[in-house]
Amino acid sequence: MADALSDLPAFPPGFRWGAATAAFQTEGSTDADGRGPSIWDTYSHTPGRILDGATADVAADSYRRYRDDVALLADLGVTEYRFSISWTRVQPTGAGPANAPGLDHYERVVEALLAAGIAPLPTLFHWDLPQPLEDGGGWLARDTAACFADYVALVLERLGDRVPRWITLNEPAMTTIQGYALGTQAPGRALMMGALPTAHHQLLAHGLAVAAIRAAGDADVGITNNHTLVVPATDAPADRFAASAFDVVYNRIFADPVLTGAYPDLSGFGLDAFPGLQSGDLETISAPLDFYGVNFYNPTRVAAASAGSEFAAAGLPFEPVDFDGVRVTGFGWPIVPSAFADVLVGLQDDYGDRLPPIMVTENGASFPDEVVSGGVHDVERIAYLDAHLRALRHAIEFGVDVRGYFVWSLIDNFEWAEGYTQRFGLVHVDFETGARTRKDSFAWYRELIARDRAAH
Ligand code: IFM
Repeated sequence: MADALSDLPAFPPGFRWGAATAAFQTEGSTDADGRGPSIWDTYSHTPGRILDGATADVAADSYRRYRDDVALLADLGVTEYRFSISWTRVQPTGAGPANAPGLDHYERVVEALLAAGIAPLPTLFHWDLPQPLEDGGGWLARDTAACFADYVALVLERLGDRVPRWITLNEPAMTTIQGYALGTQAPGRALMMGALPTAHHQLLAHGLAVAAIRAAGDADVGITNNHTLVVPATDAPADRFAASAFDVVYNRIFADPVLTGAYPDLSGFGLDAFPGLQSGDLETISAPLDFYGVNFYNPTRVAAASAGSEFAAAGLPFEPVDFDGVRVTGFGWPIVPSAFADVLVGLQDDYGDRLPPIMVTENGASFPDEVVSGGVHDVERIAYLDAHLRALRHAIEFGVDVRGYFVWSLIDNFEWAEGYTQRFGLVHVDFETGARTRKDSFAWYRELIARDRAAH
């Protein structure tokens, strides 16, 4: 293992090394200490929605085992831990005064991390919208953005003096596309282009949250967007047009307003203004950030929508298609590490001086890991991480200002609509017993971090 790492050049001094998780995917204890229901409780309890019929009622049991997770992080040697705060632990209905026991939990987590010398990096919204807010329109309703800012202020009031950096939203694109356009994730609405206001209201929520965080102190703040490299299926004009339209919907609708204060041109979709946009919103949304969070997993190959497809039926010009002859993860996602460097360099090219330093807030892969004789020999995950870190290193050499990297995920967890069928962790979790087993990738990442920190 040492030899395999020896030719990986050191990262810049002060580079932050981390691992990430999210509340709904790991915590369990869904009715503990006054927590209210979120859209993911509803969705996961709806028959037919989750591939293996599982719920996250127990998940990795991290609400009760958070000390075990902090001990794993300390052993791993990370400088930072990205986790998320569950809105319905803080406000069980999504509005009103704080639920003290919910905040007590996150205070214990923050204290345990700080005691271990690990900086907490909480995400304030990782998809688990309070169900009562969804009943009032969810992210289709402009008011949800103001509710989010109220919740953020409550969290900051309790934890703002000890948390150095905050992430407002995780991957708003997935909430809009999968949650409201396609219906393949909570809340399961299939509105296609009718989902667009949810993008704007999430971004408005982000901007209002930035203001609340700035008002509470001097912590750093950023947003996490997922980015994909969009590759046209062929050079044919229809495929190239489809790829550029997909790029708008997946990447640019969520990055441009934050980084440039304007939405991309949507005239190709028959729109001359973004649905829901009001005067002054873009100023709020584009408030300067301290870092820009990037999640990267894979590139996407896109063709013109084929006749009769659900995309064509919805009036969309594109349709994702498979890559030919490319290795895939357990999820079936194509493994193309160079696409990671291309995304990072592309962000710098596209946004220039308006792009704050990047933090890679998620990168990783699922594989069907099994415990064999007390160990998990996840060579494919090590190969994936190694190749993506080399690509990241190339992007840094190319001049992209990347300040940190977080593996998704610290531990195996509830992978949304896939239930427990996809394992992303550096640590295997037995979902019957909660037992944690370090995978070989854990030892590999630990060695990488130790070497890099020793190099400076
Ligand atoms: O598990 C998710 C995470 O919640 C958000 N980003 C992608 C991961 C893998 O699908």
